[in-house]
Amino acid sequence: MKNILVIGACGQIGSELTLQLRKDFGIQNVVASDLCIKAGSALEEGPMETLDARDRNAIAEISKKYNIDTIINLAAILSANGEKNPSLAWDVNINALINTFEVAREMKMDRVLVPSSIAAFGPTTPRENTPQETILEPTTMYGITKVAGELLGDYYVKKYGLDVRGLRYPGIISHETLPGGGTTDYAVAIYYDAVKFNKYTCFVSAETRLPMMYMPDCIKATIDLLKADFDTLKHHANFNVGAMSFSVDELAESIKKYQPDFSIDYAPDYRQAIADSWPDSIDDSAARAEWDWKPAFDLDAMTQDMLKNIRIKHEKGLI
Ligand code: NAD
Ligand code: AKB
Repeated sequence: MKNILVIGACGQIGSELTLQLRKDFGIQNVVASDLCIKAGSALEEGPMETLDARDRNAIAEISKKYNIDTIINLAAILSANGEKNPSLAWDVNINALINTFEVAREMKMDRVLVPSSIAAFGPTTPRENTPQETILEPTTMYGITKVAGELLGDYYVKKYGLDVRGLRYPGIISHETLPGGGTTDYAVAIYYDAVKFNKYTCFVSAETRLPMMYMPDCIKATIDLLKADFDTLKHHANFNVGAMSFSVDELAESIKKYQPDFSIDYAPDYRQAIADSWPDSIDDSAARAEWDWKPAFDLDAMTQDMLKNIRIKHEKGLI
């Protein structure tokens, strides 16, 4: 693992993960790539390439140019946007993924990491403490692509000996880059609107409870799994990872501890049905046993850090 290509590096997770990878592996050894590169991005400190990952030759060319031995593929169309354009979600989430696996296989790369999601679960999955091995019958196109992606990853491990790793992230909450059109986006938007307007209208109901994770834990989980010894892994492309679970009501109460006159109201839309199809909480004992996963942030610790950082952005006129 010397030279890493991050695909989808400009998104919510990639924009922070890439910078941390460069701290760990060296700035010149981590290539950031995305469909369109934003001028002035912090990622410009190191190598950057425009890449549409649906183009297999383009992945191969960049991989050869930088002698890539590890790919992290974060390119995706998330759940809410995926319901607006299911064929695009399939195209990006599956075709770009199999391109990545094929290039990695042909070039005999060390490993590929690709995230899955709690969206791989569906209404028939046990909701509480959802097990590692369970029913996978999602009802969104995004979830269908995540199940297929997990199965493809495990297939490449078994058939070709390619080292593929993946985690079922819960909703990821962060303050650097806005989320890219998912159902859990409310858990980020609430903090921005709390700082800007002292109130928020939520697109899912007060009782909606989902598994969530703060970005520092997401980065840690991803890099810990990336670095784990292959021989200790019994699972490959589908690790459950949990950190916290809360309802929107509990999230609002957490904000009120630090901003007492904050208020919230509710206007559920099509994303309510998506949220209702996902688990309440996750059993991540396989990740804890196989690569020592342990989250650091709980709801109130996250709330304090989110409010602090978003207030700084607001004071600087950035939001
Ligand atoms: P995001 O939407 O913020 O970023 C995805 C990036 O992929 C964007 O920068 C986009 O421009 C890029 N992209 C889209 N199509 C592309 C293509 N054809 N070629 C190259 N790049 C392309 O997503 P994210 O939240 O950073 O998610 C990263 C991964 O983590 C995805 O696999 C997602 O399913 C998974 N995940 C995210 C969350 C979350 O809450 N953020 C939760 C569970 C799983
Ligand atoms: C979404 O809401 O689509 C993502 C996810 C949980 O995969 N944040």
